[in-house]
Amino acid sequence: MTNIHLLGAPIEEGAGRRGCIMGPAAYRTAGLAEELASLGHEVADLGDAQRDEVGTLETEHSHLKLLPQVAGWVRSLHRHAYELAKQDVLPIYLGGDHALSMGTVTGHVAAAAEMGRPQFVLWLDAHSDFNVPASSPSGNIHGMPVAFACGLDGFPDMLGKPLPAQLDPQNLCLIGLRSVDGMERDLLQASGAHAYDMRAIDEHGLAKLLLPFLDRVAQANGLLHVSLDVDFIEPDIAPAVGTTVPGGATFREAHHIMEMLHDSGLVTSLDLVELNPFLDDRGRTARLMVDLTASLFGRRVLDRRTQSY
Ligand code: 4U7
Ligand code: MN
Ligand code: MN
Ligand code: MN
Repeated sequence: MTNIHLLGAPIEEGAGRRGCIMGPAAYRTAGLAEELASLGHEVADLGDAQRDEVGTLETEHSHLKLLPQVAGWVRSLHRHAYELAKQDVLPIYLGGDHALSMGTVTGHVAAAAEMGRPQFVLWLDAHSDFNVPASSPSGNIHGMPVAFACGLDGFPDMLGKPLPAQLDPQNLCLIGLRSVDGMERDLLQASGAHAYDMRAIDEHGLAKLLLPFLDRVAQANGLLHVSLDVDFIEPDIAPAVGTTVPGGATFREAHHIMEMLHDSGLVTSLDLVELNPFLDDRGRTARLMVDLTASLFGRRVLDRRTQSY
C-alpha cells in the first residue's frame, strides 16, 4: 500500500497551444483517484496548485513565450515538490504541460540532495525536452525542462533563486525519442544522459533498455522520478496532445514499462503531463493515462515478473 498524494498543476503557458489547463480535471473525471484506491492505495487529492505572481524577468531571449507565467508555475511547483518529497508520500503531479517538470524535478532533486540520496529521472517522451533558450526553435518552454533541471546555462531566473542542486545527466534515462532538434541533440549527447530513441526499442525491446537503468537506481539506493509525456504513446491511441509525433510506443509497450516500474518498487514520484483534453476523442486519452498509472501502481493480470536479461 502506497500513500499517494495527487496535486493538480494546470499550467498551459509552456506549450504552444492552449488546453492543458483542463488536464487535472480530466484525470479526476476519468477516475484516477478511485482507480488507485481500488488497487488498495491510500489516496489524497490536494486539489490544484496555484501559480505565483511574477513580474517581468530579465532575459536576452525575447522569443521565450509567456515567461513570467511559466516562471510563476515553476516557482510554486518547485516549493510543493520539495515539501512533498520530504514527506513519506508518493506525489503524482497532474499536468499541465511539461514545463511543470521544471518545478517538480528541481524540487525533488533539491530534497534528495539534502537527504543524501541520488535522484534518478526516467523521461518517457517523443521529445528530449533538452532545449535551452538559445537552441529552442519555438520559444515554447515545455521543450526545455530537462536542460533546466540539469543546470545548463542560458536560462532566465525561473526559480527566483539559483538551482539548489542539479540533476546529474548520468542519472537520467530518456526513452521514446523521435523528435529532437539539431542543437538540442548536440547538447543532449554531450550531457552523458542515457537516451534511447524508438529505434532502440525496435532493436532491443524495452526491458533491455529499462532494466539496467532500474538496477542502477536500486544499487545506488536512489529515488526515482518518472515523467510521462502523453506524446510518448502512439498518437493513434493517444490523440489528446498538442505535439503528436507518429511512431510512438504501442499500447502494450506503454503498459509494459509501467508494469516493470511497478515490479521494481523504485518509483518515488510521477508527472503525468501534456494531456490536452480539448483535443481528446471522448476521453480515451485521459482514460488510457489513468489505466497506465494503474499498471504502475499494481494492476496486473497474473503474478509474473519480467525476467532480467
Ligand atoms: B514536449 C520542440 F521544436 N522540440 O522545443 C520545441 F519540436 O513537452 C518540441 O515534449 C518540444 O511536448 C515538445 O518546441 C515539448 C519542437
Ligand atoms: Mn515533454
Ligand atoms: Mn513530448
Ligand atoms: Mn507535447
